Amino acid sequence: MMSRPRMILSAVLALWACGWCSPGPVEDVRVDPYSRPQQCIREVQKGDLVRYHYNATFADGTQFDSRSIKGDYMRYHYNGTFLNGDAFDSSYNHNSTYNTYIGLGYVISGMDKGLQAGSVPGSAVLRFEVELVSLQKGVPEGYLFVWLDEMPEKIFNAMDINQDEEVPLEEFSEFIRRQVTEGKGRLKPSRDPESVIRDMFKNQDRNEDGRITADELKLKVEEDIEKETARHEEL
Ligand SMILES: [Ca+2]
Ligand SMILES: [Ca+2]
Repeated sequence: MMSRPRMILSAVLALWACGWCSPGPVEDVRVDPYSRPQQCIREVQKGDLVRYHYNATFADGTQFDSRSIKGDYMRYHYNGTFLNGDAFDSSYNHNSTYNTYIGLGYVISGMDKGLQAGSVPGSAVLRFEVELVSLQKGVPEGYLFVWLDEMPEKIFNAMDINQDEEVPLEEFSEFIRRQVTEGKGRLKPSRDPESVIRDMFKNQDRNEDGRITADELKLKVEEDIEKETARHEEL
């Protein structure tokens, strides 16, 4: 079993990766800097807010504490490659980390275990076998629905199933789902297609009275043209 001073030392040494700091008032702790990253241009000062990871182990290598436990909020970078080395995704390409609570099932279980230090070494490469179950083709960015076929010439009349000159959500939803079923249109992929249809409906129900009228109905391309015209007029 290791003495307490050595335990504290382990934590402090991990900090050298981020910056220089004083060892603090504990007299029997010795700090040996192994390296100082060139990009660290300022030493840590008393009162600074410091964020750091640590791994604490006894002298025999047994881990007694780790940098992450179930429920911790973690931000991490990843590089995803196929087994032949071809890259398919990297967080660095998005200029942001992936953020999640670990150990709570928000990511696939292998990744969850990998993120919890102690179960998988920090330098580990995680391999996943993936079976393609289904593939949903997407729609262009900014679109909720695209036509794959000619759209009806009188689209409002086609939506207004009972021909009362207004289209409530029920009629709108039935119309859109029918286009998808018949292969005439494609919805933005979602676990909840109805929520996508509701969003489409809200966009069209401009006075928010729960029904779309012929005056309100506009295609996205028409809206885009109007916005572009307004933008030029502002300029
Ligand atoms: Ca109607
Ligand atoms: Ca309306």
